[in-house]
Amino acid sequence: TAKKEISLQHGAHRLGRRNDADMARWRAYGLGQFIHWGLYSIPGGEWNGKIYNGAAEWIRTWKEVSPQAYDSLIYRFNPIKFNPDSWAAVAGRMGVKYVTITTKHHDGFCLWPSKYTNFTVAHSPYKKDIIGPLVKAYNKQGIDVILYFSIMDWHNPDWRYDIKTRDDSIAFNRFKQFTRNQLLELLTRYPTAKGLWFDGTWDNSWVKQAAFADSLETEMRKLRPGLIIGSRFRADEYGKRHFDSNGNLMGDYEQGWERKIPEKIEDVHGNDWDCVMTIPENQWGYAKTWSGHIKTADELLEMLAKCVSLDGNFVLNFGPKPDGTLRTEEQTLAKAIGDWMTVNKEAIYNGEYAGFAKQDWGYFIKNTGTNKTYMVIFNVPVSGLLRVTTPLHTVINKAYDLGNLTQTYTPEEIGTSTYFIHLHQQTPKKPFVIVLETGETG
Ligand code: FHN
Repeated sequence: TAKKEISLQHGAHRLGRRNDADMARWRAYGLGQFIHWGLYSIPGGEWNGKIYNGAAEWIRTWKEVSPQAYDSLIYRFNPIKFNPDSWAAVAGRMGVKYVTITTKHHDGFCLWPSKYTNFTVAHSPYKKDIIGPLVKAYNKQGIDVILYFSIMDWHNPDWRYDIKTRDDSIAFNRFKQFTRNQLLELLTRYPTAKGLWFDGTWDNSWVKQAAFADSLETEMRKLRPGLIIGSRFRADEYGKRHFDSNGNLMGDYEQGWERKIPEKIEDVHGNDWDCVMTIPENQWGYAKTWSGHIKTADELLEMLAKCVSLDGNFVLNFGPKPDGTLRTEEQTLAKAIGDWMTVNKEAIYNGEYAGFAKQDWGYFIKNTGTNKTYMVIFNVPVSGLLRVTTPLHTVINKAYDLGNLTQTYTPEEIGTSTYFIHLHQQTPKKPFVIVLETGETG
């Protein structure tokens, strides 16, 4: 028996996935870039010669750091080597279809000249807007832009973690107006931005704002029809986040997949989602010293294929340096991913869950609306035989290498809907893709 739904004023306003062209475009992206850039890039995880163990963009909260000293970093923000065209070229070469950029992270520093605070680029030695030129440069490369915005704001004196007193409530009401002003300002200044990526929405103060956040969401959507907003923005009236008290997703896609990836299609409940991933374990802003395991291009490509095979997008984070350049490690990875994408992008863009039984060698990705399913192969079995079990009534008409179209395969049918593809190459140096052209039987 179905669980009885409770009536909610500020829960999900739509059931199931969005069905419009803007969302279809988002769904087809496959690969994205995340950029965390701000004042925290200047210390880069190091303060007075000591290394902070946490994420570099959180250094303001370290006991060794006084908030005043941190906020004074504004007087040192001067990325004279920032060239948005060269960032966009790196991203375009890597094959990303969208970028999510921190307009304002938790520290409150704004990369655009907001009218509503002095804590912005306009009051730094750099003086100029970062977001406008960046949006323009990326759009010129055909890359869509999503604006990251942290609700939590450590700099604003009206920010509260919770609302316990009348004074808190008065201050937080001012803060809510400030937040609304900034968001409407961003949407007005950067009309080509496709969506907002919210963060810092977990504290009680904000979780209690179901009615306010809901009406602000409506206002933003009205201002910018087609706008895409994930599930991190608002809570329902019972304080439930991401999924409302009836278990329905709030917002256009699930934003809970941070540094983790679902294992199976059931984990995503038919929703759109994106996974945001760091290259080291947990550093988003520039950290001078990367410690621990640093992901390789092949690992990241596997994550990309896995996400797309489960109906998600994969978004790789970059933390640019304070002078405005990209660190060498990131450039090298972007190049390696781009080299692979040049050959295999057809398997990633417009990809979706294929409905084939999962196999240990890698991932199946279906190209939406076509008869092509891609096998993205990471682990070649010693037998050189790749097992393929198709969905019922699906037959394989053709199989060939995406990187070498004349290299074809004749699948061996070993049982109902089950085949072996006999590989010709048994020790590939890189993940590779076999295209299956399929047909339907009665
Ligand atoms: O606290 C932030 C963190 O610094 C980073 O911005 C990530 C990106 O998804 N979001 C928050 C943690 O969930």
